[in-house]
Amino acid sequence: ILVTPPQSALILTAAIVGAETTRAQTPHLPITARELADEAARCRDAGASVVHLHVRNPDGSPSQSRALFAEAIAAIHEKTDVIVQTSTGGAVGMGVDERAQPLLCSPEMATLNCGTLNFGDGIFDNTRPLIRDMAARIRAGGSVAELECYEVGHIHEALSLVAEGLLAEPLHFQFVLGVPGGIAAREDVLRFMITQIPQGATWGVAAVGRHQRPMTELAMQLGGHARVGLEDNIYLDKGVLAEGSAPLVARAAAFARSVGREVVEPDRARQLLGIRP
Ligand code: KMH
Ligand code: ZN
Repeated sequence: ILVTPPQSALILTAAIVGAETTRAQTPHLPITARELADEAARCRDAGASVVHLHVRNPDGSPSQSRALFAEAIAAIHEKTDVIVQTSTGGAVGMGVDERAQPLLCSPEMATLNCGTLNFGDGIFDNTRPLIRDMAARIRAGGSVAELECYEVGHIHEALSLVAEGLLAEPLHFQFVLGVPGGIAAREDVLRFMITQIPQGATWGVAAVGRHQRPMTELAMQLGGHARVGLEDNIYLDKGVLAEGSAPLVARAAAFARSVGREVVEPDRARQLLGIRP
């Protein structure tokens, strides 16, 4: 069923905290800068070259505060050379100025969410003007964008941004599958999404909950990159909490190697993603 990977090098991203996962759901969620840095370092050791980063207030609630991001990024860089990719999605309901705050830290990478969708019971609002505004802010901060696509139309919107001169190639797509209200986490869906991106673009898969393992493993077999971690899924196996994101990264890395992929270090990932040192 599978395509021979055209490209052996594989980038594993660890989504270590997110905005929705709570300590009530799992005691293994990192919250403070020190916890985030420790977790980032563990994930790096397990094979991650990118950490997708959100931050939390001390009470655990989601935040996009520049100061909290600055503290977390500094703590992470003190411990490890992993690429930090800051969220510009934040949590459902946040406005653009709040969401854009981490860009003021000039992270190496940042997400660009490419369309609005129902996100669980809320609306993840990414109007076309907001997307263009955020793309400009990402550029101004000198960050490389990762294009978060929760629907096929979001891919087409990203291509419109390229046509408008608002996005520089090479493009890095993240297909986020299985969000309640978004596109389904299914093999036929992923195969179709891959056909929609231009030559030279890279792509990866993130998938929610029980879909994380099968869909990221499929992506790795199809030549894509993969994101795992507690932002998207808290379980290692049915009913067994993952003790942080690192065990999920370690399992993904082992799978990647088992299908002939080379799990890359951060500096190689920087080259592949067009991040200038
Ligand atoms: N928390 C979600 C509503 C991103 O990081 O850019 C959006 C999100 C996407 O997590
Ligand atoms: Zn996120």
